[in-house]
Amino acid sequence: ALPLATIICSEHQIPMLIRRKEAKDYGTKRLVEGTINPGETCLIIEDVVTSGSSVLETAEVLQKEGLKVTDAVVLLDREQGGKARLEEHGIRLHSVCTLSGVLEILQQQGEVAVEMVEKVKEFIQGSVFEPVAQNGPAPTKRLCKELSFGARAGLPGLHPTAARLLTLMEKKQTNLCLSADVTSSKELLQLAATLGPSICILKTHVDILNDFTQEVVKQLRTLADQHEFLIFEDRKFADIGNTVKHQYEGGVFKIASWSDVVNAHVVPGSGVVKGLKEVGLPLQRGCLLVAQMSSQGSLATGEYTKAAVQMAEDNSDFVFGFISGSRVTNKPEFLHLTPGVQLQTGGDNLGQKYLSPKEVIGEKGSDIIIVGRGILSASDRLQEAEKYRKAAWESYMSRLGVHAED
Ligand code: 5BU
Repeated sequence: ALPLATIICSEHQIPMLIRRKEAKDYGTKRLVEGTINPGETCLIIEDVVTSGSSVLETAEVLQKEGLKVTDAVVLLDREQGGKARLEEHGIRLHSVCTLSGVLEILQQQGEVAVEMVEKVKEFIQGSVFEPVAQNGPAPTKRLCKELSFGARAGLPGLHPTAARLLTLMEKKQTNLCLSADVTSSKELLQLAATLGPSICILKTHVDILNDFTQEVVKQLRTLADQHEFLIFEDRKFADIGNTVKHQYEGGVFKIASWSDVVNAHVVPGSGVVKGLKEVGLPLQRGCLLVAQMSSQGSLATGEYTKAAVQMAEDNSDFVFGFISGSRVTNKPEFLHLTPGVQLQTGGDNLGQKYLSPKEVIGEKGSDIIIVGRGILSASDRLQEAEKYRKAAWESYMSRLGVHAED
């Protein structure tokens, strides 16, 4: 949008403002750059409008500065509810083209097949954003139709790790992550080999292994590729950027070299993500932020949780989701993984609290259940894992409006 706005302003000799996504750490720290004359009207120029959120956020920032916003011009309207949403807020949307118009022309010119046109139309219709009712859930928008994992895998610009995960979840019909909290490598590899087909992620705490070697993670990687699950080292990085960079890349564990996913606490501020990103991004790794915890008395609530969501949005090239007890954002690009899950609800004697798969997926709106002792303490771990997989998958299916008997 920036080159478009620049050319328009230069051609017509009108002043321009630029809205930053994030205030700079240095210099003026302003969200809007340029000369603001309160009372004046400002036209918003965007490249693409989907739900209208981005334009609305910009309008809010400008209005706070005393400017009027009545119109927005966009190159492409994806027709996913943006126009209506903006109208509700008193902003007229003018689009140069619409996605259906572009599709029609491409089809007429023989550039895309009819089937593809139908597929795109279907996708667009299935993912129209609707404004939330006044007293609705906290997030600013919700999907009126819940997207399947498969549909979310195809979202444009999705993080590659999220795309891989959502695709394998749909294929294997599993939203179960095994928390493989065992202390011997042999047991870890046995679990991976036996339960691999039932899970979408195997979560490790490699620092509790008595006999860690690089050979173990090499074998784990082979099993992960063979059974198509991701490896998630639950390292919960929580230091300054420079330190976590070393902890992630080097040391005894060399986590970045074998773990598809890691997680981080947001308590240090965005430096922790920036440090991890320097190592993880070139390797196409993904990161989850701890937005809430399952333990009794956790301090990760309210504003802290909101800050985690903001940090994820600001770093969505690396962060693709959250560890949380419930859905913390309605943006379908982000995945929610929830620990503290057992079929027998309650807790342990060290502060862990358990909810059932149905509560977590069906009621709290999370995507993936993380289960450790619920499976590990069973005499038949595979049978137990299957119970959890089915419970979580069925809850997901009913969320989509598909019932077992259909
Ligand atoms: P459990 O055996 O299902 O209680 O194991 C839960 C796992 O999830 C365990 O590895 C924890 O370290 C991890 N966990 C958690 O329980 N709660 C949290 O809030 C976070 C991680 Br973050």
